[in-house]
Amino acid sequence: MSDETRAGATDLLDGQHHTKVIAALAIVTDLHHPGDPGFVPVAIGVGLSGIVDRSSHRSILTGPDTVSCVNAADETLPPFLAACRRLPASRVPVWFMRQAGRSLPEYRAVREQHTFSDMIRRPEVAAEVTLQPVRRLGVDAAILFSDIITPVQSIVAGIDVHPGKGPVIEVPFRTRADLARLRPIEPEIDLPYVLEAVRMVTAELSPEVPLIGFAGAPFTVASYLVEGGRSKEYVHTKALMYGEPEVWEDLANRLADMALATLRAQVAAGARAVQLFDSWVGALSEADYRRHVLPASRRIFAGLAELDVPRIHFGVGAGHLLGAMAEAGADVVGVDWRTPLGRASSIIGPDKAVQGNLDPTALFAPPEVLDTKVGDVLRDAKGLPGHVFNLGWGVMPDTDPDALRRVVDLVHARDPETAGT
Ligand code: 1CP
Repeated sequence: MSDETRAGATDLLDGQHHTKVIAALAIVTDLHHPGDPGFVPVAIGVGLSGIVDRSSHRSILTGPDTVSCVNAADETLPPFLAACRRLPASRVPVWFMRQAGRSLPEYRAVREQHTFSDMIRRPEVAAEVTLQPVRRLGVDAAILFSDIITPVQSIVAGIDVHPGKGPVIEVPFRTRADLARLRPIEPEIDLPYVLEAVRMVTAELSPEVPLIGFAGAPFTVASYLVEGGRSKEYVHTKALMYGEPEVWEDLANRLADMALATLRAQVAAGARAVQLFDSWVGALSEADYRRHVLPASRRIFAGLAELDVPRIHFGVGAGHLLGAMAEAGADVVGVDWRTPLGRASSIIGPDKAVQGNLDPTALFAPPEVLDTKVGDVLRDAKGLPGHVFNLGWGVMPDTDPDALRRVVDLVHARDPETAGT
């Protein structure tokens, strides 16, 4: 294939469009091309053909063609990225939310030497604890060690993260005047340590194990800012949302811009996927979510679209919001253990992959019960367009790391074609 054809093809269609075509036809054939190792021709259903750029994993449609079709794993993509893109993966990929944390003795050893915020501000420490679970557990993705409050903390005084309690905000955000404290963020200037940690981690990781960047979604970050810390009822947050919807909208948009800027910077520094955590959004009705949260979250995903990295969206106790959250525009929707993956996928639709959803407390059960529960998740996910195995929420601090390793090995031992049988 000539360079001109290649360049023309790149202009013709972007990777996202290509992914959609694949989703519609669900068939990809890798017809290895001996003369051009950098670009691998693929047949996509009947009537379309394309090439996969091995270096960037971008897929490019080149024009009409008629070819035979077989289902084959795309060996050029790490299993995690393939599953996110709903392409056949060589194995079911698995990682764990909060995999970098107190369940690992090596994390606790590092933590004894530093405060939590110091760990985040020292790139070599953040990079080390990001890599710890990859080494010990053999997971298919790393997640950056940081916190959802880190970007706000970098521009607002009086915010700290307390052990066990999480983020604490000395002077909560309750009025229009408080919004002035949230200026736009400039990640290279305000968060250089986060971006340096991303660069250090990606330099160490094997290409098979992508780094996931992340940010907190507007509702969840706002809940800390408005309440002053963690909350059960979100009384002040909802009071602002219902009582002063314009102030709320302004706050949500500022936080959306902050999340977007930090995620884009993390991708520029080397993150190959992003997750937007809206952990507490399940506290809202669907109507309130649609009116007061969806527009801001949608802005974030739209602003990431051109970057060609999988975008994951996750909330806890948000089964009633799955359809609405899917409309925010992610490629993968995280599901907690309360909703079976098959049902979640039918709500989310066939153009998105699912991530989840083993109950984190199953890791405290006897090994044979744990094995059964892992099998149940794989069975629920069987035949879905794309499945990234994860817990339904974060690893709990007292979890035995051997139980986590057991889950990784069990998931990897399953042939993706027969997983769940
Ligand atoms: O003392 C300690 O060692 C701190 C414990 C801890 C850790 C390990 C906190 C405080 N944050 C983290 C890391 C963290 N937080 C990561 C790192 C990567 C990984 O997942 O391995 C990530 C992605 C987060 C994101 C985060 N922070 C969320 C969203 C995800 C979720 O679990 O819902 C939320 C809600 C936070 C706030 C926060 N930070 C820390 C705590 C204990 C909390 C929750 C507090 C609360 O219940 O409100």
